[in-house]
Amino acid sequence: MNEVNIRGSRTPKSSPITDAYEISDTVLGLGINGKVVQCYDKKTRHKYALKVLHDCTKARREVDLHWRASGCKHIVNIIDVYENTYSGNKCLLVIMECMEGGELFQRIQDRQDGAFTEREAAEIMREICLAVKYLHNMNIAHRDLKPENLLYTTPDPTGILKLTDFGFAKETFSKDTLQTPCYTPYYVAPEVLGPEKYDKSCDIWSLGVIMYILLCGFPPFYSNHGLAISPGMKKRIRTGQYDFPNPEWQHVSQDAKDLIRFMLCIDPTQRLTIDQVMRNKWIAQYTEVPQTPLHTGRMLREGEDIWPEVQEEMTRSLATMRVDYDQVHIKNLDNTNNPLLNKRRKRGTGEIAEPQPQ
Ligand code: I85
Repeated sequence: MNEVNIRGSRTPKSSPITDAYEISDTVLGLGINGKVVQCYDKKTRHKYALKVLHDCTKARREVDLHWRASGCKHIVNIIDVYENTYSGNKCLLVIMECMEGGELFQRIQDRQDGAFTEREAAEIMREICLAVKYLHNMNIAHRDLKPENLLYTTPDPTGILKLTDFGFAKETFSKDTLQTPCYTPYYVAPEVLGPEKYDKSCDIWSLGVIMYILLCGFPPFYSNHGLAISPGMKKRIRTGQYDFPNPEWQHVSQDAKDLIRFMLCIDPTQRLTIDQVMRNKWIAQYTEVPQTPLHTGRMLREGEDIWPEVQEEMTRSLATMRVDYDQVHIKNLDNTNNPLLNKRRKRGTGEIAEPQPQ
């Protein structure tokens, strides 16, 4: 068993991972910070997923936040973490439960047995919201909520949907911290309290985009000419210009459209919080949502060729959103990639550490 400290953080094992696990060559996916391969428990022969990370501050944060969030039913579970060195390279090795059901939208696209309905979409949204609520309650913002990070445990209908990849997750400012004796709340400036709201609201925006795609099979914002995020698309996102075109949206309930509007609200201070989303009747009473057949499966199949581009676009707009919200903070010298600073770092005064990859 791993030791758990007062903050719920655990320490990685330093024994060789290969004592307990057999690592295969099967690649399950590539994350920004590391690749994910299949592996097996040597004793039980049970299948797991292994994420290999270069050991640095950023990787430590990813593992720490993911580990702390592992208790949630809708978050991919961490089984074990190892710190091992391979030919001088320090690695963090994260053993996770193996999600064998693949990605959320692939599953909807592959469905043969009748159309996907609005009620099913509501049930899926509720599951994703449960993961986000768990995180936000712990003051963690995921900041990379996108279809590729939503995976099913098994391919059969009993499969559970879970969220993964904490590579961009961030501990948000908690108001509780300000109640500790080191701060006097009377004098605290609003921007000090601000960032918490923005980081979490970034997740709500993403939830709105995911809900929109679930209900029609295409995203609310996209470039007209594919590839890179276009000035036109940027403008549409900034001004919140999207619509609910027919025939795909014709029979979708007004409740669903209203909820999307409240989540895709351009002013982050006006956007719903996760608790408000959970209390919305389309989510809270998902079993009463109409069983309207949706165009999602067909649209996903028709758009199959451009789906990788849609995913790239979502990745890019998430990156923009994180940068925008991070600008609220004062830049930390350790993390800047200023060419002049890098020169001084290279000269090796030893006073300024190399920046961590962002
Ligand atoms: N299982 N974003 C896209 C995958 N089990 N996947 C991604 N970041 C991660 C891959 C690229 C997510 O942190 C990712 C991460 C973790 C996983 C992950 C964790 C646990 C899986 C990047 C599978 C899978 C899918 C279908 C079949 C099978 C496995 O990806 C299997 F071979 F088991 F049948």
